[in-house]
Order: sequence, then C-alpha cells, then structure tokens
Amino acid sequence: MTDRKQTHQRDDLPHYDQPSGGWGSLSSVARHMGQDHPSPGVIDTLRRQNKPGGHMCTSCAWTKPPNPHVAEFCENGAKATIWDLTRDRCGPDFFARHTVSELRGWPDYELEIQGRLTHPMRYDPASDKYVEATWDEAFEGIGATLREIRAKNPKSVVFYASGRASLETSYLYALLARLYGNNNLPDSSNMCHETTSVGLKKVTGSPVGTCVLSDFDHCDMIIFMGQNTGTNSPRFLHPLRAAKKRGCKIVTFNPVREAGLVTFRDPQNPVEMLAGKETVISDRYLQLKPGSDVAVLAGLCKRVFEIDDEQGGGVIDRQFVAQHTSGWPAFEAAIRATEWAEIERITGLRRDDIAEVGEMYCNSDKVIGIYGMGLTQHVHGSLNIAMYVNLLLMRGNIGREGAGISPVRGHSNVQGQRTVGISEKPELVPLDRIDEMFGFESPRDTGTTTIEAVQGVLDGSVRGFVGLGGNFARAIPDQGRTDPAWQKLDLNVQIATKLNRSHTLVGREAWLLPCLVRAEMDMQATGPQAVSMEDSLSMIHGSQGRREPASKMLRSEPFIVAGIAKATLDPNPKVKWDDWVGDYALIRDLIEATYPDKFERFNDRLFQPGGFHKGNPARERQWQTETGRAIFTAPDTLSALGQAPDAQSYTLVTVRSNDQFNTTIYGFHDRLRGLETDRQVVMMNPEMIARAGLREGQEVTLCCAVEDGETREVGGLRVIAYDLPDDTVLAYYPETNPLVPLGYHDRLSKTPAYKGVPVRIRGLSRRISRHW
Ligand SMILES: Nc1nc2c(c(=O)[nH]1)N[C@H]1C(S)=C(S)[C@@H](COP(=O)(O)OP(=O)(O)OC[C@H]3O[C@@H](n4cnc5c(=O)[nH]c(N)nc54)[C@H](O)[C@@H]3O)O[C@H]1N2
Ligand SMILES: Nc1nc2c(c(=O)[nH]1)N[C@H]1C(S)=C(S)[C@@H](COP(=O)(O)OP(=O)(O)OC[C@H]3O[C@@H](n4cnc5c(=O)[nH]c(N)nc54)[C@H](O)[C@@H]3O)O[C@H]1N2
Ligand SMILES: [Mo]
Repeated sequence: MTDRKQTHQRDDLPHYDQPSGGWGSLSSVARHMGQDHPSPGVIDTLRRQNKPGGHMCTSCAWTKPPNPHVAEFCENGAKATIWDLTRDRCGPDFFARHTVSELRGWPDYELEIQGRLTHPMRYDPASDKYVEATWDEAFEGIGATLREIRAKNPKSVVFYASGRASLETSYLYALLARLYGNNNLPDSSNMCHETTSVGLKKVTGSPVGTCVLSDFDHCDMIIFMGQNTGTNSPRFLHPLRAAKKRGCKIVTFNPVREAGLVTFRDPQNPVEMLAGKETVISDRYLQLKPGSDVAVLAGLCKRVFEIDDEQGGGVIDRQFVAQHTSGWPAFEAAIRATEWAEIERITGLRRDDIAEVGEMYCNSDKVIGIYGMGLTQHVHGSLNIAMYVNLLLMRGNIGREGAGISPVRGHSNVQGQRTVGISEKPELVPLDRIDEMFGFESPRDTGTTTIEAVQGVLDGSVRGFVGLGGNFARAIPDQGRTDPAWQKLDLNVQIATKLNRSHTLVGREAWLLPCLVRAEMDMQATGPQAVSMEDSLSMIHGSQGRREPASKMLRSEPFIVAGIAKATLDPNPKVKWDDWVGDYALIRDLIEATYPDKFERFNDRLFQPGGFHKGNPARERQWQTETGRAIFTAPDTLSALGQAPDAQSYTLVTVRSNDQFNTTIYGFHDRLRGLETDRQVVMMNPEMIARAGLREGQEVTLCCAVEDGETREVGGLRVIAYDLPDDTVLAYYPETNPLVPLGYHDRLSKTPAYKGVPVRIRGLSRRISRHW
C-alpha cells in the first residue's frame, strides 16, 4: 500500500482552503448573532444545548455525548437556536398587510425571516388573508371539517410529520391518524432515509444504524459515502478528529470535495485555533461520479476477493459468512464477473485508487461505513445500501465493537418518529397492542408515502392535509407543477414556528397553528414538561426548554395535536387527551407499554447522560430478515442512476449549503464550498463548461431530461466553474426541486432521487413562470 495522498484538489477553482470549524465557523455564528435579531439570553440558552437537563438542538440528529463539551453545539446548531429565538414576530398585523396570493410570490428566505408566528390564524377566502382566531375556534373549525371529510372517506386525509416533533408528540399524532381511520403518516423520512428504513432493514433486519458512539473509539477505518459531515452534522467532527488522532484511517467517496471531510480545526480547542493547526480528516478522497457508488462498492468487494485469493484465504471471514449470512454464492459470482473496465467507466475513478482503498479495508480489523443522502436519494438507493452491507459483511464488520453500518440521519427526531409509530407501513407498528390499549381497531391497510400523498393532492383524492411542522410543498419533487393542486383541498392545517411556502398554498379552508420551539418552557397542568427524542445512534434523550415563549398564544405540539383530536374524534374512555397533555410522563408510560423492549423504565432514564440506547438486534447479530440471516445481494445493475448521462445530458445533484437547514435559508453563503454568492447557480467543471459551449457567469436554464410528457425547467441559473467530476452538475435544494420528477425515486422505498436527476442545459435564459 502506498502512502501517496490522493488529491484531486484544483487550486484554480473556487474551494474553501481553510479547515472546517475554526475561526470561520465562529465568525459565521457571530454574524448570525448580529443579523438574526436573537432575543436576550441566547448565549445562556446555547450553553444548555445538548446537555442533560437542557434542551436538545433542533438542528441535526448527531448523537449527544455523555461528557459534552463546554459548548456542545456547532455553528449550525447555534444558527438554528438563534433562528428559533429571534426577537422578530410574524403576527396578525403582518397578515393584515399582505394577501396570501402576494406571499406566495415571496422567496422562502423572506417568508421565514419575518420571525416567529404568534397567533392561530384562519384563512379567509373573501379577503385572501390569514386572520386571527382563538384556539377554540381553530380546533372547532378543523374538527368539523375533518369529521365531514371522514364521513365521506377517512382515507382522504394525510397526516404529514417533519422529523423535529418529539417522541411524545409523534406518539399522539400517530394515534390521532389511526383513530381517524388511516395510516396516512408520511414523514420527512420518506424524502430522506426511507431507503435506510426499508433497504437496510431488508438486508440486516434493522431499519437503523448499528453503531454507538464508543464504536468510534475502537474502529481502524471509517468510510464516508455521500454524507457531508462539516455542513450537516458538524458535532460529528469531534469524534472523527479523535479517531484520526489515534491512527484511524478515513476514506471518503463524494463527487464534491466537502471541506469538513478534508480538514477540521476544532473551534473549542484553543491550541488548534491559535496555532492555526488543523487535523487532516480523509486519507483518501475519491471524487466519484454521482450514482456510481454501486460500482465503487463492487470494485472494493472485488479487491477483497482478489486479496483473499492471493493470500490463500483468511481475508474473507468465512466463518461469519457461513454462520450469519445468506445469498453468498450469487453475490460472489456477480462480483467476480464484474469487469474493472466497467467499474472505471461508470465511476470515473482509476482501478488503482479503488484497489488501494480495498487494501486499506483488508488491512483494517474494524471498519465503520457511514452514509447519507448521497446513497439514499437515488433510483437504486436501496441497492447502494445493500452493496455497502455486502462489503462490510465480507469481513464480519457488522455486530462487533468498533465496526458497523452507520447512516447519519437528518432531522433531530426523525428516527424516533418512526420508532413510536409514525409510519405508513402498518406492519412496522404493533397495531394489535395499540388496539388493545385504546379499545379500537386500527386500520390495517398501507397508508401513503410522501410520493403517494403528492399524487393524491394532484389527482384530488387527498381532501385534507395536516402538517406537523416542515415545509412539505417545498421539499417534495416536482415542486412548482404541484403548487396549483393544493388549491383543490378542502382543508390544509399547518402546525409551525415560522412562515413558509407550504402555508401559502391554501385550500378551501386553511389554518396556521403556531407552536413552541424546543428551547421554550412548556407549562401544562402539572407544571413544566420535558419531551424526548432519538438520535442517529439510537440514543433516547430528554429535553427541557426554559425560555419564555415567543408569544402567550403559543401552544405545545402535544397540546395542538390533542386539541385537533378531541374536536375530531368520538369520545373514548381509554383515550385521555387531557390527562396526557397535562403530564407528558403519562405519554412516556404509553410509549413504554407499546414498545416495552425499547423503552424500559423510560421516565426513570429520561435524563440519563448521553441518553439510553433503544437496542438493535443486528448489533447483537440477530438478523430479523426474511432468511433469518444477514443478506448478501447480487447487484442487478452497477449504477444507482435511473438514466445514465449521454452526449446531451448530465446528472444533477441537488445539495444543501452550510447556511441553510433544508428549506430554511439562513443566508446566501456557502462558506465551506468557498462560495459567497446567491443560490441561483449551477456548478460544473471548466472542461464541461467549454464542451457545452457555455461560459462562466452565463445564465442558463436546466431542463429535466426524463421523458414523461411533462416539461420541467428552472432558469436564471448562473454557471460557476467548480471542482466536479465529468457529467455532473450541482445546484441547490430546494431551488431546483421543480426539476425532479415525482415518479423518479428509489425502487424499494420511494425516496426521491434528488441526487441523480438527468438534465439538459439550455444556454438561453428564461425564468420559469410560477403558474397558479
Ligand atoms: N446545516 C444543515 N444541517 C443539516 C441539514 C441542512 O439542510 N443543513 N439537513 C438535515 C437533514 S434533514 C438531513 S437528511 C441531513 C443531510 O445530510 P447529508 O446526508 O450529508 O445530505 P446532503 O447534504 O444532501 O448530501 C450529502 C453528500 O452527498 C454527496 N453526493 C451526492 N451524490 C452522491 C453520490 O451519488 N455518491 C456519493 N458517494 N456522494 C454523493 C454530496 O456531494 C454531499 O456532500 O442533514 C441534516 N443536517
Ligand atoms: N432537491 C432536494 N429535495 C429535498 C432534499 C434534497 O436533498 N434535495 N432533502 C429532503 C430531506 S432529507 C428532507 S428531511 C426534506 C425536509 O422537509 P421538511 O422537514 O418538510 O422541511 P423543513 O425545511 O425542515 O421544514 C422547515 C419548517 O419547519 C417548521 N418548523 C421548524 N421548527 C419547528 C418545530 O419545532 N415544530 C413545528 N411544528 N414546526 C417547525 C418551520 O415553520 C419551517 O419553516 O426535504 C427533502 N427534499
Ligand atoms: Mo432529511
């Protein structure tokens, strides 16, 4: 194995040559302290963030360690909290000044920057404005319409959840949907890690990752595929840096050189900060073409076979394979038959570079595989994950200390929402137990995923939509084409903290219900309440807010869900909404009774430092799969793309900047990619710009190249030269969501293929008009 450092760094192109973390991240936080009008005391609140007894950050799902740093938050966690705790208010006077049609034309940034929502608001079609309402009016109005819709068809209402709401809220919300009569519980997870929930479960029996934090103290190698740590889970850089310092090898596969995976300077380490020292994170950084991970992984597996052959065995863990897995012969045959030339063609990488990583893998005893949206958001996303699992299983790297597969989840409680019953898949929920506990018969038919919910809005079969947080209409594929369809709804109810585009897509009746954020005090009949969430490593944490709420009219999410439920559902002596809202510990008792194996002594362990682990059978090498074993998969294709690029088309990857949280745009800097510009850009490498006959700075239109009878375009995008593989164009989410066809999703889980959209480029600029 050579010691040569792999670098495709191109100094002539925009890139961030400072380490992630460092002064840049501190000054970015300082800028937001100045810009976003935080209310007094925010620094104190930040000090309690992610600490036992404090509140859990509303940004990413990375785990909260038992021995937190003095300030256990990152640049983005600080931004999210400052954003939540702004002094700005978006109240009845604001809505009196603007019609909803006007607001529909505003950019996302302008809507959210108005500040915290303060009052329940009802849409008044006569004036085309949101007008102030009382909570009683809101619940009565919503309940009456939901009952009307149910009388015609209880399946025609969708209960969406974005992954922030607590375990307590989520449990009540899922119960509300089932008592109402459907399993229409799509979650932001449907656009995100559903590929994990379905694809990883298929091959390991576990819908979630198998690692815990201490595994990062023992691993010899960490592989990153399609996860942008510096931007999306920056606190993870601390254990990563520690692993690196003790000699762990790190290898990254990503079409983009993401700063956080290149170098890191710890903003909480005065020595690193003052001396300008930094830690090099990735030993090898391979810029593969988007959608080519299946081929890379086939190459890595192939190399393992080659080395095992060369050494006469001992490299593949044959005992583990025999005892714990199924599907080996077909897998082995498929990989041996795969040609290196084909792997090189698809990935754009050199055989030697892939082979070298294969050697590092074979020389490492304990290996962790990390992944994110770069694997999940593809047409063959589930195959990406199955191939990753293949590689790890070959050397018994699942179910062992210091080894495992570790998806990095998105929203701070998205994994937990699935754990406590928010799922459109009834087979994943203990419905018999729920029926017994609450004396009713819950529906057994499969509910709508995000894709089907959107289809239902388009074809008119969805009559009502309830959004527990999020910005559904902006996060989905085919945004733009779907916008006008929302008008057909009988009811649109949005529970939210700040104004966004989804709130402007009103139906015949619409309500905007403002709720507390996690850092705010949640006072109920028995006193201040705590809530809980599950992080990416399956640890459950309590969270308690202490701040004065932004408005006296705000209510907690459990209160709002219960309010809707009481006004909608027939009385049931076993369903005690008022008692539960008065004391959330009772909701935790219900969660424990429903899921006794995961939530034993839930209330006692609520504030255990570092959280408590909900358990994971695959970690114990108990495989709850169809075969009762971990499953090897023989790939039926080497590309995760639905449509390969050709002479005229490219693969569009939609990404996040480090100045946004999903559809919430904090600002227009993408510091970690070295871009200080607006977001209306499209990036590609200079050779591609030349070949396409374009020039830097020119405005172009991207057109979707999927032929399904629809025209999908986004114009006014400025061309920027960037260090990217051939055939690849990069642009921001959610601005380019109108280019993603609704039907373009992972085969198994229906997660939209946001990272592999075939597009053409038109040089003449033409802005897409909003048709309404
Ligand atoms: N600051 C901030 N934090 C966030 C969020 C945010 O918007 N802002 N969002 C939260 C949410 S909901 C989620 S789900 C997570 C998302 O976090 P990530 O999983 O990191 O998701 P993305 O940033 O969309 O893309 C991940 C990476 O995949 C790479 N990539 C794209 N296509 C491919 C491919 O085909 N193969 C490989 N190997 N790599 C590819 C991209 O270049 C990018 O670096 O972050 C969470 N945390
Ligand atoms: N092209 C493209 N599209 C994507 C992706 C991509 O990578 N590319 N990523 C996908 C992914 S991974 C995800 S998770 C989805 C995200 O989809 P969503 O989760 O639906 O969207 P967010 O932007 O996170 O939602 C932001 C809104 O949530 C509300 N909010 C914030 N905090 C709270 C709270 O505490 N309670 C309540 N009730 N409301 C709150 C605010 O009103 C805010 O405007 O987008 C998906 N869409
Ligand atoms: Mo996500």
